Amino acid sequence: MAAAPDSLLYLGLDFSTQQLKVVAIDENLSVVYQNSVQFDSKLPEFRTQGGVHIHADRLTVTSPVLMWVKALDELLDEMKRTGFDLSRVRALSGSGQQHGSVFWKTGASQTLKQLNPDQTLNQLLQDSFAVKDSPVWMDSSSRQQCQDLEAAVGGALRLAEITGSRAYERFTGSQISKLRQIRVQDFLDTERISLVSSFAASLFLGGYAAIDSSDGSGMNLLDIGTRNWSEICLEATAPHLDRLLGAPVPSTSVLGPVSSYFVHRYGFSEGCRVVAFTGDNPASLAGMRLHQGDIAVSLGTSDTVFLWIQQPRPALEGHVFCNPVDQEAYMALLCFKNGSLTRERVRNQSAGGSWELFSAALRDTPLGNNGNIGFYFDTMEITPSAVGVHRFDSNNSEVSSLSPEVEVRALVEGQFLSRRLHAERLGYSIIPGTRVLATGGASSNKEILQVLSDVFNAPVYTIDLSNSACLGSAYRALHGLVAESGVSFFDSVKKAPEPQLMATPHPTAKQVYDQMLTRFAQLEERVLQKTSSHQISCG
Ligand code: 5FX
Repeated sequence: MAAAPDSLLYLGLDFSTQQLKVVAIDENLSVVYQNSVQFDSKLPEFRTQGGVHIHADRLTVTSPVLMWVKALDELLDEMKRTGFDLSRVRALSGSGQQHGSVFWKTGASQTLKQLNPDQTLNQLLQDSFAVKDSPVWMDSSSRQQCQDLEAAVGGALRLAEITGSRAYERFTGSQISKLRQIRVQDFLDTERISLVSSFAASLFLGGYAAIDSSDGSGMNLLDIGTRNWSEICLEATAPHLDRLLGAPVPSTSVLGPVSSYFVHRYGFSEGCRVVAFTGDNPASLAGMRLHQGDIAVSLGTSDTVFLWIQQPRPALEGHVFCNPVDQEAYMALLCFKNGSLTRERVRNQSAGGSWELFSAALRDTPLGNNGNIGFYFDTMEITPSAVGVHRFDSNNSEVSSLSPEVEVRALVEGQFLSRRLHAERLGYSIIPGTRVLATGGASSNKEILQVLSDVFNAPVYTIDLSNSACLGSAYRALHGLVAESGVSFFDSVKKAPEPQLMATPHPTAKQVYDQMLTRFAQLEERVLQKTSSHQISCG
């Protein structure tokens, strides 16, 4: 893992929910150092579980802001102690769990400007936060504020058109509203509000870091068209909120040099630049080097889809964020709850619990499954909001069962048709050169990947995403230095390792699945109507 002794380095940090991670890359984009601080085990004094505190109401979820500060002390101390030469770091950037907020207390900006290198950040910033427990993305206690925000702007769809998402409880806007309403004095004592990402950048800068437009899109406060704050959303949230937030900046911005604290305490060079930090999902998009037209499908407990979008069409489902590596573009994020657990359940019931037999069923059944289509929502699905198992034959008649082999194909085709349908609804389109990047547990199954390739009529590649947010931050640090002179992100990271080709579409795939997608959309509408009438009749 050692870099050539004189090579310049780029650091990426990720302040995620459970740990703080760091990665260092050299000029060839090779990873030369990785480390992490697990919050629960390394900092037990904060008494977190999975990095958070779940409050008695089960809805409020927070993390101690000083835990993040202390984790940075520990990480940098260890890098220094073990001889990592921080003077070679030319630029650094980072990411944070999205939506979480940090409330800096009046006077904190003065403190940040004059940090004494003989003391730890944890010692120096003890009194710098108006709110010691930061709301994080797992919080769902702000339902009322979400309703108020949607009503103030003219409805959920209008809010999605402005900010890229309808109101979500974990998004920062409703969290700020809630704090202002129930902790009046703490709010009055607040001099600046940061996201987790811009808070972390502020530590390195020795002053308040701007919120970048990509992570800023996860607040329900940013107009994703103008990439500036939306007046109407700010007003509905708190008076003069723009003063507390500062102006948003493009995600590729160089914010300034590291503060003298880091030069004197850790030996960073005075020339080391801080590139705007962003959210973990945008940083992952950078780590995967997703291109225009690409789609990343993470096949895990729940399936997540990341998209590069040129012309977004925000909707009542999913999220559209400003793109972190290209100021003209967007990215979208969709979450599907019924992923691997449903695939395992059908494997157990229709393939004797064997992935071998599951794969054989996919090999032995034709593309399009002779017109049979299935929806498998074992638990209430997020995208779309429906529940239950619904099977249809080639005449669109609902049937109660399918043969085991047909069931397996109906499940896998149905899941991928759904991923494609909902991606297209947000403005995604398959274009020549589109790649599907698959990751997560099920991405090791070649037959599943073949169906994915056929449904999207695009080649499927696999990629290891375990460190993508951190790596993406290191790539963004490197790119930030040249972005202003017009060098694209992709030109600056072209030496990075390429994903591996796993499947190419069958020649008939386009014809089969373009037609099937239209039928799938109509049947999904029927399933939704059935689910909502069932919900009404269940009271
Ligand atoms: C995205 O909207 C989320 O809430 C999560 O993926 C967090 O970013 C996890 F850190």
